[in-house]
Amino acid sequence: PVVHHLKDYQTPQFDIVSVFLEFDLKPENTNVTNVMQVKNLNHASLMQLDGEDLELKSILIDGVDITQKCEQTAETLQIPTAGLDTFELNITTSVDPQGNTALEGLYRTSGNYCTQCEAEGFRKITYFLDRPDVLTLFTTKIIADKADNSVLLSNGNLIESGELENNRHYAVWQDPFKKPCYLFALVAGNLECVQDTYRTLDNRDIDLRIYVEPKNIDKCDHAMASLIKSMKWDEERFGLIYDLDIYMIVAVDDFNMGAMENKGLNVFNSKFVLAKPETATDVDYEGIEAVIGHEYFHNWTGNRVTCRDWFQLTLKEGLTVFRDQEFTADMLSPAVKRIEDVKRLRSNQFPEDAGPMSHPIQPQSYIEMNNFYTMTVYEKGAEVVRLYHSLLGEDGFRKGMDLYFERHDGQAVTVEDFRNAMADANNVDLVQMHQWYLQSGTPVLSVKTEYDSVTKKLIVNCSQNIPKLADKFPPLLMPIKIALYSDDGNILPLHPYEGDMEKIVVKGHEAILKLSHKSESFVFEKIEVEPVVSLLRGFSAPVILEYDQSNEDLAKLVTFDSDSFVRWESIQTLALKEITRNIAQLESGQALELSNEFTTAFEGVLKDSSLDNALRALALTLPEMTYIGEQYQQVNVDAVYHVHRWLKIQLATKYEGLFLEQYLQLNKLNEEYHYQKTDIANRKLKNVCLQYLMLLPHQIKLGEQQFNHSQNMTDVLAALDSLSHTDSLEREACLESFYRKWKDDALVLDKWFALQAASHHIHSLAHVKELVKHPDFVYTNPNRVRSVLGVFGRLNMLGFHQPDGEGYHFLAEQIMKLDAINPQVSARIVAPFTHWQHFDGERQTLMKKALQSILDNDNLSKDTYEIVSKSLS
Ligand code: B3K
Ligand code: ZN
Repeated sequence: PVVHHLKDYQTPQFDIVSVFLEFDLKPENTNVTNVMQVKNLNHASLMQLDGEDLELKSILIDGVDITQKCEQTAETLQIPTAGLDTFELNITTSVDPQGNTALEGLYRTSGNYCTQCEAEGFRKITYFLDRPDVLTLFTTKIIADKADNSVLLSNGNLIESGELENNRHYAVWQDPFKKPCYLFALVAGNLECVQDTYRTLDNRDIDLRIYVEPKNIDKCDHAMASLIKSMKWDEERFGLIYDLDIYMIVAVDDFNMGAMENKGLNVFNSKFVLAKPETATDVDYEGIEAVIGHEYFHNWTGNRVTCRDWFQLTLKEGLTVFRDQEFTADMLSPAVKRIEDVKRLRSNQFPEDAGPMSHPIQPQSYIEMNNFYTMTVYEKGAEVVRLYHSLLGEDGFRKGMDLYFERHDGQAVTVEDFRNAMADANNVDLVQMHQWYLQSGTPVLSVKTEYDSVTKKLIVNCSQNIPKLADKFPPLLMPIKIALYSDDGNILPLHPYEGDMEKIVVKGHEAILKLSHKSESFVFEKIEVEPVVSLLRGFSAPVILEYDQSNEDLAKLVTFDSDSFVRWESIQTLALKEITRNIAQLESGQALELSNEFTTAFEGVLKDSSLDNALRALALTLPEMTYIGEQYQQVNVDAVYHVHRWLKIQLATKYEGLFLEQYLQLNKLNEEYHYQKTDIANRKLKNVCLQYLMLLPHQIKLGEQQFNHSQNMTDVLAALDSLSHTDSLEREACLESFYRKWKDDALVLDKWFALQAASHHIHSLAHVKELVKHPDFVYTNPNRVRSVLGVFGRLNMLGFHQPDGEGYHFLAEQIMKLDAINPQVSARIVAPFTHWQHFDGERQTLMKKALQSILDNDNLSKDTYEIVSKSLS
């Protein structure tokens, strides 16, 4: 397979000024006529277009048939252009939407037509310069049978429509904004829409539409409300106003990822649109709000200003994730959102960055671009954008954004352009920030503090390192937020030592230490007593912090730190210490024991009704098993699982009374479902209590009751989830009744599959093997595949890592089956295997064997090939 390198980037030789596309839609044989007005910028004698899986019909230049003079390969078309400066290129091809199970290009879903072009899928629709730095004006004519396609949609504005012979009709759409072809979209089918309008800051009325299958029309309200909130938020926070007169969202059931920001016509996985209280959980509601926001925010960060090449992906994705994080924070709770994001980063991005697929947020090469839509490019990318925000402050960051749009609207640019806008708008030098784009691996920040009771000084010694590089890397610029407390919880005023004024920025009672060297000290003066240090507040840099803080200090921070992140982090650290200490006990054959230090802190949170319930729920939840595993070079799966479970049971037993009291009190509230901050928090805490209680066999009935009596999916699913881990009659009965009730609702049924795929039940692997034979399991639907195979590999520690390798063998076989149908999804499902080096001896061998069996497959897609081969090399 071909490897693409950033260093090989060359500017395009041709400009496609405008394109007229005509689609004659038929399920198995859609004709696409593509008429381009081309400018030959450098008098090139050959124009090479991208195209895959296309049946070529004809090629005309300025009306003359030149088909015979062109050369076609599997992935290109070469057209002689010597002596031509501007010309009209007319290419007709045909494609097979019905046979397209890879869901890239033009395909069918539930009998409707839709497209997915990013990253390089437009070339599966027609021959084109399929690269983001070729910006073109698009006009699209769609012709289709009326009976099956009442709705015909594309980007921009509808400029014409009408009837044709043979019960066919057509529509013509024109997009007034130049765009790269990855933002092209077409949708046709029998869809219905809900409609609303939004009045912009500059007083234009925007027509908002959400198109869904008729049976789902009652599940669009939350998505529409989310869209309106997003539009308003972007105007208020960034001064960014929507630019077309219409904004359309289409929900489809078969989609490779969450959603796609096509100009004026977003296509969404129905999972991120459809919701009503009976079918969707709080997590689903929050996901919908975030993804609707994310795609909407792309209209400026991604569409109006786009990427020069795919190595710049984080330019639009890191920035847009940062924006959607801020949006969710403003809509719900900033503290809760920050903690949830850090959890996600640590559980998913840190392992990715420690494994064989580790890459910088600006990758330097790829085989299949779709493999680089990663946690690193997205979530670590967002953390890097957040660094600018921390360094420059909200106002400075906004100035940088304003300048970025002023300079680059309508352009395809690079991460350097973004950094320069941030720097120039604030008159600061940010060159060192570039290292964050080049460096892979999670940096380790080691901190030692020294207090001198004579001079009343506190010295904060910081050093940074990237273990795999030993010392051979240029230092990163890190803003480290810090505050100091007295023993009884008073926050202390900060007086930086005069020589450190440049690198310590004080704001109120908080300071930012600007670490820019490998090792550096920061000194504070006039500290009367030895302080309790609150470090890396708000998780101000995406690093692994090594700071040996006493259990007493951690316990104090749990009770009084005003920074919710540090407060949560402190109890997590205590829990982690408790777990790792007991894992060591277990491994050396000693008895496990609960320490008072941890239980006192835990009990404190459980009893502290002054604390926000969502934060209490987070604090009472133990670190995830994957995060515990991250603490080890080689993880002992059985020990992690055993100790994790043991600790939960200990806590459940010790605090049964308190959990029950809290549970019953919260269970009396929320009769009717509202997606509202305090209600969400109450449900969250209630269900954390339920989880603990359900570990006690005599409390299983509690879950069954909640399952039978709740009206909203959040509570129903929480109960069923707890039940799914038990070996009980109640488990079977509830799973069965859930299936009967929801078998016709695909998104709800996904939850039923996912619960069982993640279950810690002793026969879990056998259950999962049955699940893929279930009549409702289909390999062609990505959501269903992810619910079973994705969840199994990621979350089913016991089943997947079964000591005899049976879990590995099963998943490997499934991946090979899937790869022939949908390579993009298969390349994602294979990810858990790539961490083989992280497991103990025999498991390593078995995992490698499974990977090798996948690699030995002759027809392996380049998607799966890239991941598997990199993880074996
Ligand atoms: N930009 C799309 C992702 C495209 C993935 C291509 N495999 C959705 C998003 O990030 O908003
Ligand atoms: Zn995005």
